[in-house]
Amino acid sequence: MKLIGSLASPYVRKVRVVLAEKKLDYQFELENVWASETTIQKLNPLGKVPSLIMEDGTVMIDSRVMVEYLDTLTPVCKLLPPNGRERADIKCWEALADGVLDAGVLVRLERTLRPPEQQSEDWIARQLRKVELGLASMADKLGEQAYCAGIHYSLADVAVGCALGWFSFRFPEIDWRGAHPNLARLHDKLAERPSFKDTVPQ
Ligand code: GSF
Repeated sequence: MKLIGSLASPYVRKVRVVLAEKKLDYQFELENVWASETTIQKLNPLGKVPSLIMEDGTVMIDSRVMVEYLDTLTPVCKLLPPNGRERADIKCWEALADGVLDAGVLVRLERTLRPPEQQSEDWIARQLRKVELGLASMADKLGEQAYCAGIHYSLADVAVGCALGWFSFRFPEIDWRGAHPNLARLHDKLAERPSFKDTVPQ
């Protein structure tokens, strides 16, 4: 398998963390999807990373599809229960973490790609509200549990850890650590895992 991505993307990081946890071999190729010369559309019509080229040459898109598939490849470090409510709950954690990221990414794009006079403060405020409420919801759901889903490490922790790490990287002014010490505790525990250490956003 060959993963196409960047060192800054939290969605790419999620896939890289899962590949590392599952001890799966892969090649990693950097692609700047914002560069005018990018050829990412040849692989992924949506022009996004991560994109995963499979052994048979077909391309898998979207980090959520990838991590769900990768978890089935080996029993090493199962990250999702096979079915039922527990699986749906973990997928819901992932949707929340990715959704908070989606809102943060929209704010960043609005601020970096548009000239100041075209930026909408209302739009930015709307997205930042999603970030604020999403982080609060994560903290509330986590409570005093060791991990998002309770006592076991799962895909929910991978998704939340990647989201929190990205906010520290791109939005140091958002004090999620001060607002939610339990999320900081989880993040710092996850940061000790080699899979997270080796993929710190840059
Ligand atoms: C999101 C990927 C994404 O937005 C997933 O794979 O989980 N739901 C998808 N990737 C961004 C890079 S980043 O912000 O991490 C991307 O490739 N954007 C290019 C574009 O044209 O939107």
